[in-house]
Amino acid sequence: MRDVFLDANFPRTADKRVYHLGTRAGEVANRIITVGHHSRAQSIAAQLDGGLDNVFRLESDRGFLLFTGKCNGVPLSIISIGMGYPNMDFMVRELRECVDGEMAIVRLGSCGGLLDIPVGSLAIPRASVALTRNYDYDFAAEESESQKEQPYRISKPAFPDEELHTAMHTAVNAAKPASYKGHILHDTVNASADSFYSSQGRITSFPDHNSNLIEWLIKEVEYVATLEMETFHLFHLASIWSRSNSLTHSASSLSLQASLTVPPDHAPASTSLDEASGARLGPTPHPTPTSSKIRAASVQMIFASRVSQEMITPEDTRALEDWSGRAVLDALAKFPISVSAACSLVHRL
Ligand code: R1P
Ligand code: URA
Repeated sequence: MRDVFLDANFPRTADKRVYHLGTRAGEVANRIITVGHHSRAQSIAAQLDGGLDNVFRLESDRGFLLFTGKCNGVPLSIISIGMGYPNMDFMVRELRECVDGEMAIVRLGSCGGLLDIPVGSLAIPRASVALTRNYDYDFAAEESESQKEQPYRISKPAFPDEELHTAMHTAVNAAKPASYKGHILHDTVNASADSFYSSQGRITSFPDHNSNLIEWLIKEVEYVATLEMETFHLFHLASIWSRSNSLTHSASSLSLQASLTVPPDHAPASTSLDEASGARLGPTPHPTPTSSKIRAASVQMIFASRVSQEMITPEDTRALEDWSGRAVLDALAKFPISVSAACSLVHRL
């Protein structure tokens, strides 16, 4: 039987489970590692205190897989979200409503590499741009035909949290095995594409007008080194959230945010007007005096070289995911964030 969801604006069950992830408050920690692949999530979760037997596990019927446990006594969640901007969007927005206080989110994902360095290298990008298909371009027309539109668009950059970025770089650098042949980059730029194929310059049987895309990207974006599909949206949402909610957030924030966007004529009668700002306040909010920043960083494993065309082997993938996952886990558990005693509690553990 399907659950009953209330409220078309932000659907939740009566016991407050969110629509796509299926989680609710108490099941998600403030420190989160997000990955694209279930097996990567599970192998990192197996390194939590007490191993998988000691970990809360929830798989939603939309394919999101969450593990929550403790790392060296600190609550931490690992979530596998699949691929692309929409799934990153579901994750950040729905987890935000399950967690009070500051959040620290690290993406540990794979990517393609644009530099002539070995596959298996790591990049911890200091910025990310969105590289997206321009749907106003006529892709069915001949390439030679002059069009006003460009087939692809590059956005302005979004940035990670500086301290979390440094913590991740320091941690992976310290944890690399003596035999590791890869490079560890920390001052390069990432591009997050809206397709694995067309907007990453791969040639398929579709007319994508992308044969010069990588060349163009390298010309337009200084220090660009990696291509994947989620980091930009994570950095974008985290930084706009943090800038617009610099002091307070509680699980009741959604009612505040929603009411601020209601046109005055349609505002519920119970709302009051904030005297200083003139904004309409919702019925509830009891903001906690903690910061509610979302701090984000990204650690990217170069699985595909777009220079040599080489792909990483399954053995090297396992080894890289294993030691980099451990390093990210330990560093995130140690990373200081502002969490009040009440909201750091993960009730089921
Ligand atoms: C494409 O194969 C997927 O791999 C990368 C891309 O961002 C995209 O999600 O990341 P993950 O390995 O984390 O899924
Ligand atoms: N993930 C991507 O998005 N691109 C690659 O080339 C490899 C992994």
